[in-house]
Amino acid sequence: MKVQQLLTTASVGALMLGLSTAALADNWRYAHEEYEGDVQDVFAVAFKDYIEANSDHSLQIYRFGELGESDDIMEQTQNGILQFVNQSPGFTGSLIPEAQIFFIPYLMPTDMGQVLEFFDESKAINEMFPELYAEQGLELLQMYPEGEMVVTADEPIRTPEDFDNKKIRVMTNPLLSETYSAFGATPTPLPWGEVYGALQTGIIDGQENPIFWIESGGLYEVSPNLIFTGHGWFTTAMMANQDFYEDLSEEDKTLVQNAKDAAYAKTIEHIQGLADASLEKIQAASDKVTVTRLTDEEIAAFKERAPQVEEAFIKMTGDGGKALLEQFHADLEAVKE
Ligand code: 6CS
Repeated sequence: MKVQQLLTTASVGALMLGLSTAALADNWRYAHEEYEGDVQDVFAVAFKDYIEANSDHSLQIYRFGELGESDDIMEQTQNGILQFVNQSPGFTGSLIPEAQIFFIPYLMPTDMGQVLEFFDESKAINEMFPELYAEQGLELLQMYPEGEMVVTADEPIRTPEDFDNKKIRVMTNPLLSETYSAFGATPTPLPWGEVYGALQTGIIDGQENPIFWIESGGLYEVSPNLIFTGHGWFTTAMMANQDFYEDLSEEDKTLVQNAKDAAYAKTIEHIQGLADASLEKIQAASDKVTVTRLTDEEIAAFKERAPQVEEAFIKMTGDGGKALLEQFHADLEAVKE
């Protein structure tokens, strides 16, 4: 009792003397949407390693399912139960409609070098998005690509007509549903936890995801026809609760910024060659898998349906979304040059 009282008096005394709160070691909580060793986990582990190597703080990582679905971990972050979260625009789109921009098909180039340069240089990504996240009480720390989107289905798909009557699972944002409607399919929004079972039981006929996830989640076992459509990238975002972030000392803010830079660098290194390696693993594990790479001519039939999705995006997001889209186009042009 006496020791406790002494400690309390000492801590209050330290605070009253204005000693830096950075001297106190905190345990921070960070949740993401994936499994051990997946791309978001590589980011989280590198972030944790940096924090713990460069401060007295510790960081607890929660992976998919430990605290619920993607929407649950976002809610826990907004409520301050978690300090950090990684949530993909595929889900954030229902909270921040502008985040759905990543689901306008054929907006992003297919070349990884150009995509990475875009994430580094883009004013839309690095200046406009942080303001939109801040409106929801979130400090956006890093947006990053995980891999090119690949469709899997119960049959190979080459044309919009092949999508007729196919129920394709999409993440839960309305614009992605628009994209698959435009492609000729029947979009079916589902949270991640229901996807494998829905494919297995035939509730849905297909879905889209980067190859590493198709491999790590075993999706090829229940949806073995892989179709490379070239229509987009799986993008994700790592952020902090804004009140928590703003209350950090300058020293801790710098620590967090340096940690996310280190994590980003590690993650970008990790995704180089990941798609090819994952495809090899899939093909070694299953002889039912087929791989369809659409020709430029076949892609054109899907691409010509993109403008209607752009229009839907502007309708959903108004002038703010229009300005973001214009900036996106300008940033992408700069990268292509
Ligand atoms: O499809 C999904 O819902 C999941 N896909 C990836 C690549 N990461 C997490 C997300 O929940």
